Amino acid sequence: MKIRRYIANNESEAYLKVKMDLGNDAVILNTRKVKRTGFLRFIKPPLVEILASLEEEEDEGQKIVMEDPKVKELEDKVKSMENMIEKIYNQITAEHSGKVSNNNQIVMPTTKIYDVIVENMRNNDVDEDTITTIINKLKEQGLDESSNVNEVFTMFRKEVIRTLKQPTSITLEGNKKPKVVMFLGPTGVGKTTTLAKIAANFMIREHKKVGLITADTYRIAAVEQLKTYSEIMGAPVSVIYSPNEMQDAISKYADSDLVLIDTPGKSHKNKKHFDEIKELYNQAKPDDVFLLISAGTKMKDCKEILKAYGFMNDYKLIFTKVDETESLGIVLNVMNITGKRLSYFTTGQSVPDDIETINVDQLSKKLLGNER
Ligand SMILES: Nc1nc2c(ncn2[C@@H]2O[C@H](COP(=O)(O)OP(=O)(O)OP(=O)(O)O)[C@@H](O)[C@H]2O)c(=O)[nH]1
Ligand SMILES: [Mg+2]
Repeated sequence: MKIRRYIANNESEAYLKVKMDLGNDAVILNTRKVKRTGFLRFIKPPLVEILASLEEEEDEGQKIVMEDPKVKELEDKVKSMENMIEKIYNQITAEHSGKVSNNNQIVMPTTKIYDVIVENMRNNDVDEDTITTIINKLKEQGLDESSNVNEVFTMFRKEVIRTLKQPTSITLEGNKKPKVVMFLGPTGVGKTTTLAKIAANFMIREHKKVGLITADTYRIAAVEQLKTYSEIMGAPVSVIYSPNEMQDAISKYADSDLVLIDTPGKSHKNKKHFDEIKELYNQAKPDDVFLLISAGTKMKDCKEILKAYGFMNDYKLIFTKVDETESLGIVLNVMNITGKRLSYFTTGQSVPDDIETINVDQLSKKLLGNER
């Protein structure tokens, strides 16, 4: 892992420097303004400093070593420029305890980088419980004062990835046919839209036979919504009016590869209505259940939702409306609470495109970084 500092006159120039040097995969760890020194500090706005990191390719053997004199000359120039920047940096951050060592690794007291990372997590809405859990785990692993920035960041990164676990998506391997998959979650979270996205992907991209069932007969528009999708895709849809019709509806799709069951959005705060959801689940006995949570949900409400759906032994998580939020701390918080498996993010209203399998590698960078 490379960690570098970039200083520029303004933010866009600093970002450009990061991208030019580390490429698009760079993680922005921290952005801050730093005062200029000397007379310039009176007439010019402060400089912008970005701390960015990039994971290096593990396979050193692949690197091509060129002993071209021109390359050597260029390298020397870059090196001397780096040294100069380093000196300027040290000058303008005299009050700062950070130092840059010869090989461009930043040596700072652990507490400093540790504070930066924790602050980034807070800004990304990772809650205090989750931060505490992660820090306790890191302490067990020997996080200490003498570790350098790279080590600390890597430790955080690994622990976040461990907490997020390896996501899983719907697979149609094995002999069981059809695979029965159910979608549950609060009102308006995106159950019907997400089901349509998944159905379309299996039909169009994998040429699978998909059957749809909806138990949502409460809202007048609900059945129409799913029927519209089913007509466009050419997938049959069955409407059931009571939980005890569920098994019959499933058995009609015996020759399908996949059966997707949509459920009505019912408030978990209304016991009578919510009991119906439980009954639908008990009757369906699905192979896979997805609990959908909108990425913009307040953590307090989210905890109530998780409690209410705790009646299910096992479920996978889909976070919807990821496009509508800036911070994804909720994902890590929910994983810290439930330890279930992640599956998809939905990222917009377009069927079937706006859905993706969660990439924990990218997500962990986002959660620890400071991107805007
Ligand atoms: N921005 C955004 N909007 C979404 C996303 N997924 C769904 N929506 C929108 O959210 C609204 C509700 O979506 P539905 O699929 O009807 O939600 P639902 O959970 O089935 O709703 P109920 O059946 O009433 O509980 C619609 O306007 C969708 O287009 C998403 O990933 N991003
Ligand atoms: Mg719906």
